[in-house]
Amino acid sequence: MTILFILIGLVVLGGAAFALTRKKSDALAEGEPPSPTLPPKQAPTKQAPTKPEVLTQAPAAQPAAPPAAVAAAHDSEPEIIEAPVVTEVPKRAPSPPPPPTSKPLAPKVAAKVVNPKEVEALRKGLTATRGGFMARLKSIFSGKKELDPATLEQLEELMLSSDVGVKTTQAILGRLRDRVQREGTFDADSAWSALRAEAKEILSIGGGGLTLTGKPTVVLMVGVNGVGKTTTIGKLATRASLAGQTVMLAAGDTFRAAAVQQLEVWGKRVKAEVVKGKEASDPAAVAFDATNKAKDAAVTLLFIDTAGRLHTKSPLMDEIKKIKRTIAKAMDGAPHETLLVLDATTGQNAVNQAAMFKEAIDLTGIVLTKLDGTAKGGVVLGICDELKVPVRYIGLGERAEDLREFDADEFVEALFGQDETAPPA
Ligand SMILES: Nc1nc2c(ncn2[C@@H]2O[C@H](COP(=O)(O)OP(=O)(O)OP(=O)(O)O)[C@@H](O)[C@H]2O)c(=O)[nH]1
Ligand SMILES: [Mg+2]
Repeated sequence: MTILFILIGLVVLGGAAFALTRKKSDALAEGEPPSPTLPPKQAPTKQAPTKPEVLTQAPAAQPAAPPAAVAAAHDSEPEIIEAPVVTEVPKRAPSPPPPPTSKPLAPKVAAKVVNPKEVEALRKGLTATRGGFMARLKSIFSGKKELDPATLEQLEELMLSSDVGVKTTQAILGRLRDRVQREGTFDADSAWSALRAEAKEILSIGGGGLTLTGKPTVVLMVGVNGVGKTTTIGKLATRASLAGQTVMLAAGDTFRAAAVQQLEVWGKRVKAEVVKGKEASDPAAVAFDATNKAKDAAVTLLFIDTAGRLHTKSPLMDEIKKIKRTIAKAMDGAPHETLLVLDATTGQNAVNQAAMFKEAIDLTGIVLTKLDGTAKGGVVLGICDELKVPVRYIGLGERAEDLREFDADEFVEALFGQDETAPPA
C-alpha cells in the first residue's frame, strides 16, 4: 500500500515538472526576451577593410591647372561619395529593435551610391552617344506591342552601327528574347530595363580608379598613335597631385622631340620631374632609369609614357614587351598598372587594338578617350564583353577634369537615364 502511495506521488511530481519546462520553452518561442546573460543579437564586430588608396575624382570646376591653381586646390577637399565604412560596432546591452526609419547599425559597405552629380556630368559628356544610339533605340521601341522579328532586326542593326560589336549584340539580343519569352509579355518599359540590366552586367567587371599598390606605383601607358596617352598621363598626374600624391613622369616616347615637350608641359603644371633620354634613345632604358629614380625619390606614382605604335606591327609590339620586362628588372612587381588607351571614335577598331595589346602584354585596364565626340559609346560594351578587361577611366574632353573614373552603374544610368530618354508609354 505504502509503495503504491510513493509511486503515485512520483508520477504527480514528474508531471508537474514536465508542465513547467514546456511552459518556459513555449514562452521563448513566442518571443519572450532571452535571459540577460545570453549574448544580444547584433552584427558581429567588423574591422573596416583596409582599403587601398584610390586616386580621387578631380573637382569638377578645376581647370587643367597651372601650378598655383594646383597648390590652391590641395586645400579644397575633392567631393567623394562613398558608402560609409563601419570601423567598429559598439557593444551594447540588449535593447528593443530600432524603429524602422532609423539607419541600420551596420550599413552595407558594399551598397552602391550612384552620385547624381556624376551621372549628370556624364550625361552631358555622352550627349553624342545619347543623341545617336539612345534616340534611335527610343524610336525603335516607340509604340511596339511585341518583340517581333522586325523589331529585333532593327535593334541588331542599331547596335552594330553603334559599334557594340557582333558577338556582344547577339548575346544581348538573345538574352532579351529569352526574357520576353519567359515573361510572356512585351512592352517598351520592360524591354528598356532589360537592355539596361544586360548593359550593367557586361560593364560590371571591375574597373574604378588606380590603386596605389607599389611604392612607387608604376603605371605604363600604351596604345596606338594619337589616342590620348600623353594627355591621359597629364590628366592622371593632375588628379594625383590634387589628391596630394607625388608624381614623376617618364618620357618613353623618344622618337619625337615634341612628345617630350608635351610631357614637360604637364610636368611643369603638376610640379613633377620628367625623366627623359636622348633623342632616339632606347625607350626601355628611359623606363628603367625612371623607375629607379622614382624609387630613390620615393614618389607615390610614376607614369611612363610610350610612343604610339600600331598593334599590327610586331617589332613595335616586341618593343613594348621589352619596355615592360625592363621595368620589372628595376622593380619587382612593376609596372603595377598597364593601361591601354583607346580612342572611342575608332569604334570596332578599338576592340581589335585591345585584343592585340592584351595578347602581347597583360593589361590591367583600359582608358577610353574621346567619348565626348562620338556616337559610338556602345563600343564600351564590346570591349568589356569580348575582352574582359575593365575600363578604368573615360575621357570626355581635353581638360584634366574631363577624365572620369569609370563606374558601370553611373555610366548605364547616364546612358539609359529615364528623363528625356525614357521610352514612350
Ligand atoms: N575630345 C577629346 N580629346 C582628347 C581626349 N583625350 C585626348 N584628346 C586629344 O587627343 C589628341 C591626341 O592626344 P595625345 O595625348 O597627344 O595622344 P597620344 O596617344 O599621346 O599621341 P602619340 O603620342 O602621337 O601617339 C590631343 O589633341 C588631345 O587633346 C578626350 O577624352 N576627348
Ligand atoms: Mg603621346
